Amino acid sequence: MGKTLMTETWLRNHRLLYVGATRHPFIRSIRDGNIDLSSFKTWLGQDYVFVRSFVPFVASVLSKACKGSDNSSNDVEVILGGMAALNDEIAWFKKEASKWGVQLSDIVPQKANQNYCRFLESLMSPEVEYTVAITAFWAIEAVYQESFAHCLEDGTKTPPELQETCQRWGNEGFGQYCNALRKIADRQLEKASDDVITKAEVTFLRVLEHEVDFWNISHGGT
Ligand code: HMH
Repeated sequence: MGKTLMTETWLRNHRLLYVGATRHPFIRSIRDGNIDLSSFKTWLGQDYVFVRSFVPFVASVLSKACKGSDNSSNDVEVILGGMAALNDEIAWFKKEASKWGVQLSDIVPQKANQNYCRFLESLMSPEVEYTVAITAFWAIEAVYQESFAHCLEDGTKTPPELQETCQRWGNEGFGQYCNALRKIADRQLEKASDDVITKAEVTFLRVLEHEVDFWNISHGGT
């Protein structure tokens, strides 16, 4: 009989917020094929800016894994794999932007994006425990994985020109990588103090809120 893992409890207790982040109207519009391409281009440019700030955050998680993990060789390999994927992702954003005529050097980060990047910066502080940081990392990746995988399910009307974007985060390999991050988070949470567990849960909720605000940018938010 398996014990209930912490992330499982959170996903159950915060189902509505999680669904709000992973089934956002922006994602639904891709899936239903009625996405307005200017929204897509807005998302593309803003996400490029986000991913650039995400890199130093992931580097900080990697550094914490080296110091603070009981299973650091496994954790380092998983996180390093994520960093390699980000390297690839940045090249992909550049290619995709030129395909859509989006000028990346002109992108001004919108308010919600700035807030999200500032939140990532706060998590880079050495005061933030590895357990809290890896929980945030998992949640950030999992929201994209689940959102875009949803656009690839049978019977969806995702436009052919957006399939590649959805594949990037919705593919099975990315799903396995998210599961590996989740396992690390659960393992860390299992031995964490109540205080750290509470901090990690609050951080998880903040990530979901930032993700919703981020999707809102492409739907005319600021
Ligand atoms: C806003 N969240 C946002 N952008 C991303 N690229 C990811 C998560 C996944 O890497």
